[in-house]
Amino acid sequence: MYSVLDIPHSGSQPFTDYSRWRLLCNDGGRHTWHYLETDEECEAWPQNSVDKYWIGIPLNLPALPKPQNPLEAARNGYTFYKHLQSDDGHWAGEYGGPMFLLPGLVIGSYVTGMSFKKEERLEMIRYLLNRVNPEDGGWGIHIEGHSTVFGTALNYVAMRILGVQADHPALVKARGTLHKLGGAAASPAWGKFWLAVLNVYDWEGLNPVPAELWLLPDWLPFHPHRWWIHTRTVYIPMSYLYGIRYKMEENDFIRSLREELYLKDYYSINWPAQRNNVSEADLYSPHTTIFDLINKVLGAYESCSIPSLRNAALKRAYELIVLEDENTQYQTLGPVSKMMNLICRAHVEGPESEAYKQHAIKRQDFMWLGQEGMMMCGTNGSQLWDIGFITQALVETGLAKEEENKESLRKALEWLDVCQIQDNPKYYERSYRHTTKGAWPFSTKEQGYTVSDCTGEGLKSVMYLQNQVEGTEKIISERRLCDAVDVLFTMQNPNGGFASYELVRGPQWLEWLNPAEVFGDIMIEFCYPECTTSVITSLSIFKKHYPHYRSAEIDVTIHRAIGYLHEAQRPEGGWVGSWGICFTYATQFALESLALAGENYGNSKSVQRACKFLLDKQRADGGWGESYKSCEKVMWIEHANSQVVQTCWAAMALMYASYPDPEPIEKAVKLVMSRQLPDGSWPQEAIEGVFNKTCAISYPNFKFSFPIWMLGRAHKYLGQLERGS
Ligand code: LAN
Repeated sequence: MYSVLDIPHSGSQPFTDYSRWRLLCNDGGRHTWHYLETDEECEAWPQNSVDKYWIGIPLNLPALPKPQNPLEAARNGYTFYKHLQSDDGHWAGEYGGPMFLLPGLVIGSYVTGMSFKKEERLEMIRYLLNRVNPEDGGWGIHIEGHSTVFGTALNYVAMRILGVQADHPALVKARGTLHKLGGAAASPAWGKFWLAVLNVYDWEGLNPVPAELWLLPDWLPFHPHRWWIHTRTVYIPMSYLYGIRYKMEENDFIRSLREELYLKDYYSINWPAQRNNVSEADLYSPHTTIFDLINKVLGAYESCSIPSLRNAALKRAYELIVLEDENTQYQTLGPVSKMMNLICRAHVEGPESEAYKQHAIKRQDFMWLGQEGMMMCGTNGSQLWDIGFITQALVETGLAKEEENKESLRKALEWLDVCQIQDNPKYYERSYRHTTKGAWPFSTKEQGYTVSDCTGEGLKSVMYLQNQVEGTEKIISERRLCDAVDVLFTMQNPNGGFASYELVRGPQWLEWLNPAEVFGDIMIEFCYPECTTSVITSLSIFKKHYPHYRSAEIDVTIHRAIGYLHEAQRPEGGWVGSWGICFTYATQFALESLALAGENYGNSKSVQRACKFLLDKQRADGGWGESYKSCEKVMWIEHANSQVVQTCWAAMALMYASYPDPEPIEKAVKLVMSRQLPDGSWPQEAIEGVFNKTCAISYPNFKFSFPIWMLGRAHKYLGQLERGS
C-alpha cells in the first residue's frame, strides 16, 4: 500500500482544504484538478465560480427576481448556468456514477509504481467513505446500486492501497458484507481480473482471455474487431495481461489482503473451481451453456498453448494497445482500457518511457473532485454532450438572441469549432477504427472517437448558432458541416437505425458469449432510438439550411431511420432508453424525430400511443420519476420521487408531439419552476444516465440544460395553444 494515513470515521467534512483546489480547463476541453500548496499560488490563481460550484462551495449569488412565467424561469436558469461556463467556452462537469472505475485507477497506479498526491489520496478515500451503502457498509456497481462483490471487493482493496488500515470501522463493516456476499472469490470476471493483477487472486481462477483471437481472419463473424468497441478495447489489454499472467510482486501488504478478502485460507482455494463463481448479488447476464463450453475448451488450450502462437498473439495485442494510445494521445477510449493500457505499457517500456509519462499525465483527466471527494470519471468528461444541449436550448428558447448571452454563445461556438475532428485517425483501418473526419466526439477532440449522436448534436448546435442567431460569425465552414453529414451517412445500419460508435459489425448471437456477467448487451453495437434521433434531426435541419448537398440521400436516410424508430416502439407506446433513464429519455428523442418527419398527435397513431404512455405515468405533482431499475428490467419502474430532468424530457416529448391539451405540460412546468432555487439553479436529484443496462452514470449538467430548454419551449408552446395557433 501507499503510506498509511490517519483517516477519520466519517467523510462528511473535506479531508483537504477545499479552498486550495482549482480546475484547469485547457487544450480543447481537458479537465484536471490541482491542489495549490501555497498562499502565493492561491493568490495568483484565484478560485472561480466553476471550481467552487463543483466542489460545493456556495457561490452566494443574489436571489434573482421571482419568475412570473416559464421563460423568466429559463432565463434565471441560464443567468446561473453562465457562471459555470469555463473561459474556453464549454461547461465542465462531474461524470461519476460507476463504482468500478476508481479501483482500476488505484490498482493500476499502484502496480506500476505511479503515485498520487497525498491530497488526491485523501479525497479518494473520502469519496469511497461517502459512497458506501449505509445499511451494510458495502459498495455497488454504481453510486445508487445495492452492494455487490464487484463494488465491495474492489473498493475495499482501493481503500487499503490508498492508505486505510484494515481495522478502520468502515473497512471492518465492508469486510463483513463482502464475506456475507461470498468473499472476493465470488467476484465477476472483471473483478477477478483486477485482483489477479494485484496478485491477490490466482490467474487460474479466471476464464481464459486468449489474445490469439486477434490472429484469426477478420471475416470470421466472432472476430473481436466486430465486438462493441468498448468491449474489444477492454479485452485487448486484458488478453495481454492474462497472456503474460502479469502480477504485482508479493509483499506483506499483498499477503495481508489475501487474508482479508476470502472466506477461507487463500492458499487452500481451488482456483479453477472459482472461474464461474459469481455472487447472486452481481449476476445480471449469466453465462450461456455454449459460453461455458467454449471456456472449457479454451481452458484446456491454456495448458498446452503453443508458445510461438501465444507470442505472436501478444505481439499483435500490444501493437493494438500502442496504436490506441497514440490515436487518442493516451486518453484512450474509456476509463477501463485507460488503466489496463497503462499497465501494459509500463510493464513493457518501463517507468522512464515516454508512454509511462504520457499515461501519467492523461490519468489526471479522469480524476474529478466533487463535493464528496475525488472520483474516477466514466470518460475524460462529457464536454461535447453538455455544450450540445445547452446551446440548442438557448437558440430554441430565444435566449440566444438576448444581448447578455451573446458573448457566452460566441465562446461556445468557438469551443465547438475546436472540438470537431477534422481528420481520420492516425492509425485508421489498421486499428479497425471508423472514419472520424468531420465527426464530433462525446468529450474532446483529443479522445477523438466518432459517436453518431454526438456528431448529430454537434452539427445541430453549430447550425443553430451559425444559421439561426443573427450576427453570428460563421467560423465553421460549410465544407466542415458537409464532412459531418458524410460521417453520418457511413453509420446507418441495414435496418435504418444508428448505433453508437460504429456500424453493427457482428451477429446478435455474439451476445451469448458475453463474458462480463454484470452488464447486458455489450458484445456488439445495437441500434438505439437516441442515436438514431440525433442523426434524423441533424440531417433534416442540415437539409433546410443546405438543400443543395446530398439532399436526396438525406431523404432516403431519414425515411429508413424513421422506419427503424417505428419498429423500436414498444407495444405500450414508449421507447427504451439505453443511455439515459429510461423511457422518458428515449421517448423524448423518438417524438422529436417523428415531429420532424411530420408525425404528431393529430395524425399519427404511434405518437398518440406514446403520449398516452407518458400521460399514464404523470404523477399528481405534475412530474415524472423513473428509477434506474427501469433500464435493468426493461420495464417502467417508478422512482420514489418525481425528477426534474425526467419531467422535462416527458414534457418536451408531449410538445414535440403537439399534444393539444395544455394541462399536463402546465403541471410539469409548475413542478420544474417550484424546484428552482432563488439563484436560478436546480438542486441535484437522482442519477440521470445509464450504460450497458446496469450501470448508472451522472449527467449533472442535465439539470440545467433540460429545464432551461423545456421551460423556454413551454412558454412558446402554451402561448400558442392559448392563442389557438
Ligand atoms: C457513454 C457516454 C455517452 C454515450 C451517449 C453519447 C450518450 C450515447 O448516446 C452513445 C454511447 C455513449 C458514447 C457512451 C458509451 C459507453 C460509455 C463510454 C458511456 C456511457 C460513458 C461510460 C461508458 C463506458 C463503457 C464506461 C466504461 C465501462 C465499460 C463497460 C468498458
